[in-house]
Amino acid sequence: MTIATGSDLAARADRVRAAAFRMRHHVLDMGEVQGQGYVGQALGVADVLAALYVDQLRFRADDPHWPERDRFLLSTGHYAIALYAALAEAGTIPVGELETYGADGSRLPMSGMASYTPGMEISGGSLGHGLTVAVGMALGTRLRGEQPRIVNFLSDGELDEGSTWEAAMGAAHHRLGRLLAVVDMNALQADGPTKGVLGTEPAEEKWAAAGWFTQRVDGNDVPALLRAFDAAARRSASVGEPAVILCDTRIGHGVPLLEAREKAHFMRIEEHEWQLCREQLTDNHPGEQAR
Ligand SMILES: Cc1ncc(C[n+]2csc(CCOP(=O)(O)OP(=O)(O)O)c2C)c(N)n1
Ligand SMILES: [Mg+2]
Repeated sequence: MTIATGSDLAARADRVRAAAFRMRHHVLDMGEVQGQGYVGQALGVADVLAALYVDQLRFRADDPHWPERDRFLLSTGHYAIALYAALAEAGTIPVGELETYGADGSRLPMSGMASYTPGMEISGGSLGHGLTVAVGMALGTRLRGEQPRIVNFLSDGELDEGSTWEAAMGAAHHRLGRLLAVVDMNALQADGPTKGVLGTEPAEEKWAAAGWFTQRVDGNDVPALLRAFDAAARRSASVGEPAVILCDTRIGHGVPLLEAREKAHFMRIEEHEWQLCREQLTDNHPGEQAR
């Protein structure tokens, strides 16, 4: 990871954008295998995950258990498709394997499973557990004198869960300065818009009151994301405030056909629409190469 500004930041942002473009293509390819899925969220968070995997996290693509790796904990099991795209971009999963997504016997099940997939640190599915595991991992690695960063990716729906806030308070109490939470504030949940399910705003004030170094950014603005990650990394230390980045993302980002979908939590996409989605994505990113 590098910390820089100016033209260096522009070059880093270009790399991240190019990776996010390829990841969005991977998402469409995987989604097409099943004809449906959590495609909208994955397109929405591609910039966030690309920034992490291309620019921020320390890992070895060919050695997912490397002891010194940073830990990326996906607590939203249904976002697995987004992480598979990132792991393919990172080189941990072969791109050719993505076509097995969701098939019997595949290492890439539709909900994230740690025992199946290289690079998947925890199993998801039951929302609200990722941050609790992350707190335990941050405490455990600190006790062992290790220095990894522990990054928990969670959804705005997980802010409905009491366990998330217990973990948030515990992290501040134990001054887990190497812990970073990244929240996808896509304003959507399974039952509709977040504000109608359980209002979680003002989210920044809540995290700050719990004792976290809090930032909020447009999660589809790559330079803004990099600046926020850099600011969090600068403060990262064994003992100190945990950090959170609230990322406002847009469902379906990059594919206008899907950005306009009303039922966006689990999308059914018709056979003839997949190619149209790919074309729209490419039209929105002139100059980028899908592979
Ligand atoms: C503890 C728990 N309660 C309920 C569910 C059912 N569930 C699956 S996805 C989901 C929506 C959660 O919100 P979010 O992750 O923000 O949805 P998205 O942005 O993906 O639409 C719910 C309630 C679950 N998986 N776990
Ligand atoms: Mg959501």
